[in-house]
Amino acid sequence: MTRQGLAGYPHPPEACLVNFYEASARMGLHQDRDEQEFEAPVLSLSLGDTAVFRIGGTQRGAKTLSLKLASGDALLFGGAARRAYHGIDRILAGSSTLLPQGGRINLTLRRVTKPEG
Ligand code: MD6
Ligand code: FE
Repeated sequence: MTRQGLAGYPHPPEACLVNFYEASARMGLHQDRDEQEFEAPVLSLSLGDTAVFRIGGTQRGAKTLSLKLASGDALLFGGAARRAYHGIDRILAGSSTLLPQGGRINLTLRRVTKPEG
């Protein structure tokens, strides 16, 4: 791995958002646009039960596709996808034994500010 690591972006992340999903939890379709720096991808790490993740386009009504995010999966959300609508449709309870009580943890690492220079 190079110094830029998985993200392929030469500056370190400044925030890590941690979400815990119990079996019935969902996350509605949304865009991540609170950050100032959109050149940096968001790196998402999944732990525990598998999630059904849905991703569409940059317009809310665009066609979507679903993929499963299993424990240990890393998803790099960069380029055009950085502004794509996405969400979690469901958690597949019992699909992982990592968390003794079940559920899923998602970590998203983000660059927030534009680097100087
Ligand atoms: C989740 N992920 O996987 C929700 N956001 O639980 C996100 O909302 C997300 O996976 C920005 C970039 C990557 C993501
Ligand atoms: Fe998001």
